Formats: sequence, C-alpha cells, structure tokens
Amino acid sequence: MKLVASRTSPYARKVRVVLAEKRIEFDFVEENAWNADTTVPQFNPLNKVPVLLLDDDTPIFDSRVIVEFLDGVSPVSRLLPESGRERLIVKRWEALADGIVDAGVAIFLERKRPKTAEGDTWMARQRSKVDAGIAMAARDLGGKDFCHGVNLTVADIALACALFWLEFRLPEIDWRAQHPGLAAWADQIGGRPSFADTKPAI
Ligand SMILES: N[C@@H](CCC(=O)N[C@@H](CS)C(=O)NCC(=O)O)C(=O)O
Repeated sequence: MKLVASRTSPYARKVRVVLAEKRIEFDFVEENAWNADTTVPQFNPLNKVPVLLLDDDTPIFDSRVIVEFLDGVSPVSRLLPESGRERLIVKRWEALADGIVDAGVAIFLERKRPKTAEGDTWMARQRSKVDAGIAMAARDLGGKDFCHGVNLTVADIALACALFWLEFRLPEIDWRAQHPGLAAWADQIGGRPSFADTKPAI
C-alpha cells in the first residue's frame, strides 16, 4: 500500500498514526495538494490528501474511509468498536475532531487572503466552531484516559491530531490554558511513538 499525503496534514497524520498503531507497512508518497504540479488529482479528483493506494492502485479517500478500512486490514490494536452504539460514538468523536480541523483550516486559509470585513466575519464563525468543538471534547473526555472505553481508539487519535495541528498552525488558540485536563490527556497520548514519529516539521 502507498499513502499519498503531506507531512503537515492533520487528516493524513490521523491515518499515519493508525498505520503505526496497527503496524501496517506502507510506502509514503509525499505530495502537497496545493503545489501547481501536484499529482494528487490523478488519485483523488477532489485534490485532497490523504489518499491510500491499495496494492492494485485503487485509490481510497477520505481519511475517515481510509481509517475504517485500515482497522479491518489487521487485527492488531483494534481502533474501532466492532459495531453498534459504541462504534457510532467513536465515529462521532472522529467527526468532531475532523470538524474542528475543518474550521481551523478555513481560518488558516482565510488568513492568507487580503484582510476584509467579510473575511473577519467568516473567521469568527469558524473560530466559534473550533472553540465549541474543543469545549465539547474537553467536557466529554472529563478525567478519563481515553475518549471512549479503556483503550486507544480512532477517537483519541483524531482528537489529538486535531489539537496538535491547532497548536502547530494556530498557536493563539490556547486550548491548553482553557482546558488543562485536555492538555494533560494530549500529552499522554502524544507521548506514544506513533505520535512522536509523525510530528509535523516546518
Ligand atoms: N475530509 C478530508 C479532508 C482532507 C483535506 O482537506 N486535506 C487537505 C490537506 S490538510 C488538502 O489536501 N487540501 C487541499 C484542498 O483543499 O484543495 C479527509 O478527511 O481526508
């Protein structure tokens, strides 16, 4: 299998952490969808990473679909509950985490454009999603070690990737100060080799 991705994408990091936790071998194909000569549209018409290329070169996207597929590839470290309500709740955590990133990315991209009143309103709207999303995550996590159950799941991986990406790209969003319990949890999760080995570098 090959993973087409950038090293800074939080969605791709989620997939890379899953690959590491499940000890699945893959080739990393570094690609930036924003580059003029990007090859990503050859694999994904939406021109977004990550894309997983199966051994017969079938492209799989997006990150949630990839993660779900990978969890079934190997029985090592199951990261999604088999079925039912538990699976639903873990998938909701993932949707929350990815949604926080979606709103953060919207802010990050808007900042690159000339400043306008409309842009400021847009960013404030996105910022409220980020803040409310993090508040929900902190509240639902409470003092637990994991978002759901007693083992690492995709919920923890997605949330930690979202928070670390915010810290990397939008450091003024000081979720650590606002939610110290979440910060302690993130340090714990971030200490895993799968996170240490996928840390984005500028
Ligand atoms: N929902 C998608 C989001 C993927 C995404 O937005 N990736 C960004 C990189 S962080 C990208 O490739 N953006 C290029 C673009 O939006 O044109 C997923 O979970 O894989």
